[in-house]
Amino acid sequence: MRRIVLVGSPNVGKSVIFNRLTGRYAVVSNYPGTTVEVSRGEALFGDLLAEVVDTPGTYSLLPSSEEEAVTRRLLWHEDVDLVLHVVDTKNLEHSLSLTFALMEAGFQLILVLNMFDEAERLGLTVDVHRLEQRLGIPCVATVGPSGWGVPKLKQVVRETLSQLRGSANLARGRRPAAVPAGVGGWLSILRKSSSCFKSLAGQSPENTLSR
Ligand SMILES: Nc1nc2c(ncn2[C@@H]2O[C@H](COP(=O)(O)OP(=O)(O)O)[C@@H](O)[C@H]2O)c(=O)[nH]1
Ligand SMILES: [Mg+2]
Repeated sequence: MRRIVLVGSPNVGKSVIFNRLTGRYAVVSNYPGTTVEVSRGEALFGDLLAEVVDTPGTYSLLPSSEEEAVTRRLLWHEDVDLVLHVVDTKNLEHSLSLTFALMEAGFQLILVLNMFDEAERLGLTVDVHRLEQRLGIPCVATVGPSGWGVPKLKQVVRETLSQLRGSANLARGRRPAAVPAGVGGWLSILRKSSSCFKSLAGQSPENTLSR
């Protein structure tokens, strides 16, 4: 069975998205040797059944807390087929450094632009299609509590899983061509991505939430 891991900063909506994907059938347990809780469940993506793992909040792949260390160990020591990087859309630009770190580590990645409603309320919106083109990975806008965007997320997960070849360990360590090496490359992408993030104060919710 494929394994999908939700990763992101604390309080961005990972657990709400996890519950939306897995329903009620989740098992919560302490990560071995720690007091940090990790939830695991199963979810159907089309006809594909996959394990979904909800991780403790992490800001970077360089752990500075027990929670971050657990997330890192989980990413490195389990066979991870796909990472869903869940971000608070309001803080998209700050979150992208973890996105790039995950890409450079070779993870197959989907960027989940959660809290799209709150960003919209602040007059911010994201050109999701343009961001996808800039980053070279699928990006899906969601609103966890209402489930808006979750069917689309499931569809994109299904498509990504069906395109995976070989084992997770083979997929890991393969550097996607879209990611420039080194910090300079990250910064140039960050600057370019900023143009994907624009203020649309005054636009109607229908306009700003449509892709
Ligand atoms: N407005 C809004 N609130 C959200 C959204 N997703 C999650 N929340 C809320 O944000 C808080 C943190 O969510 P949680 O899933 O626990 O975040 P986690 O720490 O990343 O697992 C909860 O109160 C959620 O109800 C969203 O898309 N929009
Ligand atoms: Mg959580």
